[in-house]
Amino acid sequence: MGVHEIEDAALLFVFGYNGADSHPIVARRIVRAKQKGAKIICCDPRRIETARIADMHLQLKGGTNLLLVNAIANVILEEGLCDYDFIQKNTHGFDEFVETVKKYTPESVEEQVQVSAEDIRKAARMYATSGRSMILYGMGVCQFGQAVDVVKGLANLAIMTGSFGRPSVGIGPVRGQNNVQGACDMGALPNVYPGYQSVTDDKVREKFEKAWGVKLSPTPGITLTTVPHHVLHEEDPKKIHAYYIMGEDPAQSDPDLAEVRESLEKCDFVVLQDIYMNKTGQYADVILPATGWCEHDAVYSCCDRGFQKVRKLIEPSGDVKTDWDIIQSISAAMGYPMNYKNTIQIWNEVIELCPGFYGATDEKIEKNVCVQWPCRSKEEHDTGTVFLHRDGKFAHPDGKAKFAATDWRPPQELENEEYPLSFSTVREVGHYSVRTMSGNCRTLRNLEDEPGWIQMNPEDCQELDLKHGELVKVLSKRGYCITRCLPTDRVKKGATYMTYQWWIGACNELTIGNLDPISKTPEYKYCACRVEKIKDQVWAEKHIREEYEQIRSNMGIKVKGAVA
Ligand SMILES: Nc1nc2c(c(=O)[nH]1)N[C@H]1C(S)=C(S)[C@@H](COP(=O)(O)OP(=O)(O)OC[C@H]3O[C@@H](n4cnc5c(=O)[nH]c(N)nc54)[C@H](O)[C@@H]3O)O[C@H]1N2
Ligand SMILES: Nc1nc2c(c(=O)[nH]1)N[C@H]1C(S)=C(S)[C@@H](COP(=O)(O)OP(=O)(O)OC[C@H]3O[C@@H](n4cnc5c(=O)[nH]c(N)nc54)[C@H](O)[C@@H]3O)O[C@H]1N2
Ligand SMILES: [Mo]
Repeated sequence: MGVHEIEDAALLFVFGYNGADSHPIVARRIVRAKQKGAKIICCDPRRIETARIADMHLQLKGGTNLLLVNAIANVILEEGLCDYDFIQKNTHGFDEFVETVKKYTPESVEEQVQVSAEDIRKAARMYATSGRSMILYGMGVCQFGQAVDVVKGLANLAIMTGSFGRPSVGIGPVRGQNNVQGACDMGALPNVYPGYQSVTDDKVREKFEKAWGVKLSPTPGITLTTVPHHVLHEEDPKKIHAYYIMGEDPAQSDPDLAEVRESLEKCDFVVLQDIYMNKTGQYADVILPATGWCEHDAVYSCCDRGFQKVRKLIEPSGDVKTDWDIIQSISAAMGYPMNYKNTIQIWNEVIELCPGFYGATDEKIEKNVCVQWPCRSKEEHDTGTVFLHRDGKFAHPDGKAKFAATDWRPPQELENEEYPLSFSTVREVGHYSVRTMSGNCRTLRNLEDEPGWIQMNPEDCQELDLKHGELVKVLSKRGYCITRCLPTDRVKKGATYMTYQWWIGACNELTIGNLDPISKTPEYKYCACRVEKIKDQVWAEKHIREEYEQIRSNMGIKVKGAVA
């Protein structure tokens, strides 16, 4: 599918995705779909903007995704709303799937999910009968210890209703960053080379060995989020001694920052390649300054598998190099010279080695603006693939879709006596991830600056005697931070939310390193916290100002900050 198809869906099932803050351009498409008559079901524990324009808001209790998804499947089955013809021709695993989801009646989950059985039934009927239902999901699905199972659960809904292979249906992961899809496409994953070719496949490995004139390891590497483990455990056979970090700020964006700091301190050698100083830079032995997006040519992939070109607009100034040139220089210094002259040479090598990208030539991307992979032929007529599963054909060897139902698991750390509130972390519209980029922009900084906010239900604020804007201490078992209180009825009683840009209000001091067993994504969306009133507000205001200046001076930033 393409992102533009959102506008023409008959029903959008927006699940754990807050486009209005995260992707305003995509959110415009959701608004246009509504204007064109689409029904919207928003499934989010907060009353986000999409909930305000939705026909139904399923305001579930955080951490209960799979209970709800399985219950929706249960209703579709029970009420005979499946596309049996599609199921018979194009799928397998239906019987096991039925076996698992039949336990999840709406009545059996309504209390835990905090959505009435009646609403679950209504949503299931709307989804299954619209004719063109599209699922959009985001981090409210992925950032849990049980994440991949929920993605499969949502895919089950699309499979059982035959919602694949034509316009404005299917399941859309509205991928986070502009090029997160591209990073995966180019093999920035521990188990595959570019083009999703497995490192354990002998034939594939031999192909890359021959092309590059090297010997390659047949063992998959490790994921970013397990780095602390491999640094800190002495006996680890995969112990890490050196850490080369490129375009990432683990000291701000990874969970359980105390552990991340310990691992960065203990790691023998840390290299940071970035366009700004960031928090991780303070632990780096070497810093390699790179160019930003408008200072170099590149190819990005959009979340709909479309390759797009990014062109250099301005000459870089100062002692910087492009990312690819830095890699090339280091490689040469390590005894393996690379001799690329420009990004087109690199791109030509990529497509030569990746059958799924083979036809996506530079000329074709230039001419068509965007080419969606797979694009297997260099012939002009092959302009890529809009529908990945056209005519009911799926990627499994037998060409069929596979049902995969799993039982629900609760998040690892639930509310308890000492930490009575649930703690979740999300995005806000004006700042970006680790705020190196948006925090260095004066206009954005003037709109919103340190130490950020904690969103709380007004009743909880009242119980704790907290007022709007007051500085509070937020604590979990792992750490604490100071931020401002934001009473809002967008969040339910007992739940709290912070955004993860802030250096002082650093919510990752609190988050938990519980990883999904398959994706290794951390449970950023759930742990337990306590909020404490700070009696001496004058001290607290002074404290955060001093801390802010300290962090900025550690990063070599000279402009004065503006604590909001
Ligand atoms: N302005 C801005 N834009 C950004 C970013 C940024 O930092 N700033 N970051 C970019 C990146 S890296 C990414 S990955 C994307 C992410 O964009 P989104 O996927 O929208 O991410 P979040 O806002 O983290 O979470 C989405 C929603 O999940 C909900 N949620 C929490 N718990 C649950 C739950 O148990 N179930 C359900 N169904 N929902 C739940 C939250 O309330 C939230 O509204 O945004 C990108 N865009
Ligand atoms: N609590 C909590 N934590 C989270 C999340 C959450 O929802 N809650 N979301 C997680 C998610 S989905 C993501 S994607 C991560 C994002 O976290 P990170 O990837 O750590 O953060 P970014 O701000 O995207 O950028 C990382 C660094 O890349 C640099 N950079 C930008 N452009 C370039 C370039 O062209 N070249 C180089 N070399 N560097 C560049 C920036 O200056 C920045 O220092 O955070 C994760 N952390
Ligand atoms: Mo992301």
